[in-house]
Amino acid sequence: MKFAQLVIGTAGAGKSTYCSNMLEYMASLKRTVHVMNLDPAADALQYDPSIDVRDVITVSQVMEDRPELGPNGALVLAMEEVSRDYAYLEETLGDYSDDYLIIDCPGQIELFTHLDVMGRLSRTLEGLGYRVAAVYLSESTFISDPGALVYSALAALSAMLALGIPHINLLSKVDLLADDMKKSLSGAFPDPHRLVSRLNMDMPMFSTVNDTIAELVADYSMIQYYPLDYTDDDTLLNIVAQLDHMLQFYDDAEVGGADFNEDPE
Ligand SMILES: Nc1nc2c(ncn2[C@@H]2O[C@H](COP(=O)(O)OP(=O)(O)OP(=O)(O)O)[C@@H](O)[C@H]2O)c(=O)[nH]1
Ligand SMILES: [Mg+2]
Repeated sequence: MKFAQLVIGTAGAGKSTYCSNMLEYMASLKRTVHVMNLDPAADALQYDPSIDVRDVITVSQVMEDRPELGPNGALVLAMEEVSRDYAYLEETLGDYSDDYLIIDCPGQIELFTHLDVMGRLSRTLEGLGYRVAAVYLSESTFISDPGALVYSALAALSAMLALGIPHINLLSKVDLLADDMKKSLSGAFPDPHRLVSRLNMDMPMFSTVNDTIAELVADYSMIQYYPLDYTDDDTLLNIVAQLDHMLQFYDDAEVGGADFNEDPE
C-alpha cells in the first residue's frame, strides 16, 4: 500500500524541518519512506530528497524566461506547470510500489486557496494508488495575538475544505513558547469562548463578526492542533499515530494477518 503526507502551511512555518525530522523518525520505525521536494524555490534542504521538482523546474529559471514576474508570481507559474505535468509525476512516483511519501510543499497559500494546484496533485497521487493526508503547519509564535490566531485557524480551515482530504493541523515551533503559553495548548485549543472574549476586548466594534467566527471555530471542532515540539520525544509519535489512524495504515496488515476461519479451540 502507498501513503503520502502533503506537508503544507504558511511560508517559514517549519514544513521542510518537519519533513526532515519525520523522514528520520519514520526510518527509525523501519518504514520505506521518501521525501519529495515540491518547492521549486527551495535553497538548501536539510534532507536528501528522493524526488526533486527542481530537476524539472526552478523559480530562477522561470524568472529568467519571464523577467516581468517577481519571485511569488514565478513560483505560482512554476507550480501550475508542474501540476499539469502528470507524466513527470507518474514517471517518478510510479517507481515506488510499497511506499510512504512525505511531500515538502511551497508556502504560498494561494496554491490551495485560490488555485487547484494542490488539489490536482492530491488527486494525481490518489489515482496512483496513494492514500493522501494533508499536514498543515501553523506557527505557534503568533498565538498570543488573537487576530493572528483567528487568521491562522481560518486559513487552516480553508485548506481543509479546499482539499477535501484527511487533514491534521500542527502548531509548529512550540519549543519557542513561554511555559504559560505552552500550558494553554492543553485541552480545547483554540477555546472559542476565550477567543471571542479576547477578540471583543481588542475589537469591540466587531463583536457580531467575532461571535460568528467563534461559532464557526466551535462548529468545526476539527480545528484541533497537535503541538510540534521536537524537544518532546512524544511529539512525532503522537502525530504518526493520528496519521496512521486517518490513513488506515494498519488496516491491510490486520485484515491480511487475521484468520477469520480459524477454530478458536
Ligand atoms: N525553534 C524552532 N525553529 C524551527 C522549528 N521548525 C523550523 N524552525 C526554523 O524556522 C525556519 C523556517 O523553517 P523551514 O523548515 O525552512 O520552514 P518552511 O515552512 O519550509 O519555509 P518555506 O519553505 O520558506 O515556506 C528555519 O530557520 C528553521 O530552523 C521548530 O520546531 N523550532
Ligand atoms: Mg521549505
